[in-house]
Amino acid sequence: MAKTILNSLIISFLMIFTVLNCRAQNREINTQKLKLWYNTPANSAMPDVKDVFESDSEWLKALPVGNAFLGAMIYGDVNRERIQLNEKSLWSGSHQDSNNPVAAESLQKIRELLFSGNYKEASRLTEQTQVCKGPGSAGKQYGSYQTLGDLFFDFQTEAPYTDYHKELDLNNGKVTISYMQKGIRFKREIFASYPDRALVIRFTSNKKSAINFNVNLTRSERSTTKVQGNHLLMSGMLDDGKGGAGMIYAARLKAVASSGKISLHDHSISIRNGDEVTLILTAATNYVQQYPSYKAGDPLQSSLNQLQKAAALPYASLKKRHESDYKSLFDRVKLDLAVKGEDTIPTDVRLHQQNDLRLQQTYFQFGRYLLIASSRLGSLPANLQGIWSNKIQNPWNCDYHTNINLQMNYWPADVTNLSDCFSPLTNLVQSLVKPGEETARVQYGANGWCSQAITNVWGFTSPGEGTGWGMYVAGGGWVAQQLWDHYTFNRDPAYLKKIYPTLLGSANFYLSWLVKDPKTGKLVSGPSTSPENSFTAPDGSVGSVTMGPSHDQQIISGLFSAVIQAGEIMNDHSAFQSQVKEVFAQLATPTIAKDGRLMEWPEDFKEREPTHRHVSHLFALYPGTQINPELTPGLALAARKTLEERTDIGTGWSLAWKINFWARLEDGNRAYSLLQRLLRPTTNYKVNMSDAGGTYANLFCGHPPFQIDGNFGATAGMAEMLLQSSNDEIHLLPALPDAWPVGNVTGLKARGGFEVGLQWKDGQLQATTIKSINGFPCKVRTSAPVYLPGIKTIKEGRFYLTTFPTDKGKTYRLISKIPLLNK
Ligand code: FUC
Repeated sequence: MAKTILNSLIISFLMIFTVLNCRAQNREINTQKLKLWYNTPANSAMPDVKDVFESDSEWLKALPVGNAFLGAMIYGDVNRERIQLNEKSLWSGSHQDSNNPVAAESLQKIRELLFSGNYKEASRLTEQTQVCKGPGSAGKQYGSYQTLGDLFFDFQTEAPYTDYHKELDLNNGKVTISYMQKGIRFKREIFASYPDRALVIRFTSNKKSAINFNVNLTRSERSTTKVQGNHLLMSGMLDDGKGGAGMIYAARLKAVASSGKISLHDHSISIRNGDEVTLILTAATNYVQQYPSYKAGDPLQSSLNQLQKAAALPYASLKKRHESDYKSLFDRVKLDLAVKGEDTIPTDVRLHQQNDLRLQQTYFQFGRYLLIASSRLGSLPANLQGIWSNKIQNPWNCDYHTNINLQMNYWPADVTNLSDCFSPLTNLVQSLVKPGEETARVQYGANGWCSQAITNVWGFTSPGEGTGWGMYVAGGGWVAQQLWDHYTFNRDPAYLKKIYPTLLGSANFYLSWLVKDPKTGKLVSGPSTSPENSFTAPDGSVGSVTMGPSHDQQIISGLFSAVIQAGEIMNDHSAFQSQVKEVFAQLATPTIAKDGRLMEWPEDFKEREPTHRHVSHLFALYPGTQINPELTPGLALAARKTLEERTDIGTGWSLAWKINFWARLEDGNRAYSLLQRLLRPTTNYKVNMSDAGGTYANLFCGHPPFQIDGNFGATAGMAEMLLQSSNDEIHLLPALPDAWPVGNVTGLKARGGFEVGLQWKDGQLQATTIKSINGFPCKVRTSAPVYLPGIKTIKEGRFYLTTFPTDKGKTYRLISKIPLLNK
């Protein structure tokens, strides 16, 4: 009795202490300044380059801003500034008829050849019949995301400068540049406002009438710039790839100054003796995400409306409206890895340090910044480079690759509490349904809709022009189930209703597509590939096409499981649901090879590139949930063995995926060492497909070249090290590395509708706050017991499970018991 009272007293004391301690720590992380900063500018000189990638050396020192519609890269040069511009929908090309009607006729034959082991002939026939009609992504009609152009500034001086500082302020979503020149302090402030759809550039100085510059609005092709009324207008038409009228665009630039002289010339605006000068840039195209024309609206008019609205607001209001919008998203998550003191080391220098916790913390928040800047309600989704691209013809057309890359862009959206940034992915996937139904019908004689390895803004859903990478029917099933995953975080019934037909349509395709393997009697997908790996077949031929690659089977299984769960919530007892359940039970499942690895193909083939960057057959480990150390320990072990053999090398996104894999395997130190690898500085700008993943001076991820998926994947991976949620439970600190002994995170989201805060010390969980968004029951998994009044913690293997009912909107505080009290 006395012991119980004593225990209760100690626990109450601990609770009060922990709560107070948490609050104190939260106050501290609230005031932390998060920034990327530099004491040297990027060189803005327009490089006269033969090799387009050479110009990237300076571009990748520039700092990004964006509002998901407009993007800009700020070089920060003093006497000749350059701001490179993007408009998210600016694409060459047009919708193409690329479905190949000869494909369907040969399907049966190819399947027979594969089932009978004649890989050589099967590959030949697949190559001949299963690719898209026409040149696919290699042709002009597929198009490319393109740069909108540049603002080139000439500050009319060659005077030296001192005390230079360039900064991307993550707390407020803006870039600032300041320096001393001829005894005057000059300052520039740049942000892209979502509420006002404008890029805003502000120049100030601490001496009156000191601001002088000329600024050109220009583009390297297909543009004319002229004066229109009180501003500059740049407009043009892009190539549609078939000799007709392509996309139309317009960009407008207006200057506002409190004093001094503003004059407009053919391509430029000049400012003389100005104070507090503001430039406002708006831009639009006539793109609309609607099959088959994809054209609507008048970009001349919409860019003008935006300009007039934004220019009518004083600078202080523009800034306030931007900051409050930006902070409403960014401020939701705080991460503190116990970094103390001021940040005195420039980011590009810091990048060369090992184990730099401040860099890691900044990198995590930078990933969140990039998502807010490149994906908002009403915009297109983040593409291969988010929204920032400086070329007319970009690597991989800067499109949407759906065999990993687009999906990875959205991995951090929910877990880092940016669910609002997810809707562009939903809209893109739903816009693929109509063209994807055509592909299913024409290409395969199948029902439902499908999409493959790549897509663009023009609804490309056919296979690519090469089978090894381009024939990938799992693409649609993957993106469709990602919409379901988004639902599981938020459990919004209206959203489920909206996406349910999309899920059913994707499942319907696979119902027509799957065939029975005559040897096993199981249902398999094929002919298909395991992205983008190849093998030596038993007949000695080199191929990539098989029946039932493990990746496809896992994707289809994940999709069917989502469809069944969604059907239960939707109260759908249709014959279609019964059919999905029946087929689900007959799917071929992952197999373990003799050497203990998870098999990538249905037979234990030797892969041609054992360290291949794609690890697609571990989809079920992450982002899927079918492989799990607790529920399927054998498969988890096989996944571990697979990762060991694949090694820790890779492109940027491949390293980021591996952070997530190791986090799911509960190996925090291995996940951390991959993060370290990803954070290695790189100045490699050209395409490298194997092992050169790293980070550029502006913290953009290097595939190389720059590809943003690695930024997003690593941000998600860091969250995954701290919090996991799957199979109806939340795992707290599942993969905490030794390098993060003390820390505090608030605002992460867990599936089921919870917001979680964690505080840890000496590598041990101290306190947890769980806010229930929807009032569903909550189950947490921890490696030490936790205390919540009236609730029992149960020990299961290495872990403790605590299950409790929740009330909508209520926050629950769990404290970790000290072992003595648990006896
Ligand atoms: C996939 C990857 C490549 C690259 C490209 C954009 O095809 O295999 O590494 O990331 O997408």
